[in-house]
Amino acid sequence: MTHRRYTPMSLTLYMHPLASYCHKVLVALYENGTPFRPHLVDLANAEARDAFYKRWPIGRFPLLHDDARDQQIPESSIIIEYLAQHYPGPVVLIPADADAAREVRLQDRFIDIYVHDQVQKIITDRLRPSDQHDRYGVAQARDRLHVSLGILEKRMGHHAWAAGDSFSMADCAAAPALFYGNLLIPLEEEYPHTAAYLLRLMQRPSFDRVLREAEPYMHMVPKEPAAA
Ligand SMILES: N[C@@H](CCC(=O)N[C@@H](CS)C(=O)NCC(=O)O)C(=O)O
Repeated sequence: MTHRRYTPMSLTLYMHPLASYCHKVLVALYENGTPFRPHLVDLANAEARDAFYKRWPIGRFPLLHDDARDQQIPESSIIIEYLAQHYPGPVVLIPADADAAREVRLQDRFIDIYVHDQVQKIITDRLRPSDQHDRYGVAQARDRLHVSLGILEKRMGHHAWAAGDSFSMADCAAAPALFYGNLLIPLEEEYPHTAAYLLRLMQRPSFDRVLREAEPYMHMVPKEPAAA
């Protein structure tokens, strides 16, 4: 039996069902069946946007609020660290062993910075006005993404999960990063081990649920602009 220390529903997650960094935290919450209240933030709605910026002037989600401890936590990795510390569940997303935990944090950082942020750069550029595209930045992001996927491909040739044999925070990070990355660079041909890893992630009930909840919004993911 697991002993949980939280007050049920003390957690509110400010999020959007399409936002990839929110998916990362949702995977962590669903893995452990942690109760929380989702608060959808529609940044296109001026009132909702102002209210969210008042709460967190950086204006990025996910953002977690914990009524029970009167804490507000930004940043997906820090939210998962907070959940692991204060609301632990049966799935240990950050191992107790210091060396193993550092490896999880390294792989989490690698995926966020060198995979996820590059994917985000390419996709969000599509939302810019047609005369404001950052072609150089997007080309750089694509190059970086190929380098990072090459490194990940080697790892996934001999690991089931990003940080080794157990599912961890690094896999919560990898799920949305690779899902959206696969829309840009189909993994199957060039990165078969990574493609198989993405399939394992998508078969995980936590990520499957995230994707099902995102489905009604998926048409909003911006498509590649037609060549000028
Ligand atoms: N480093 C942040 C990144 C968060 C982030 O980029 N969130 C995106 C959604 S996936 C966002 O809030 N975008 C809205 C905006 O930039 O206006 C984290 O790990 O939480």
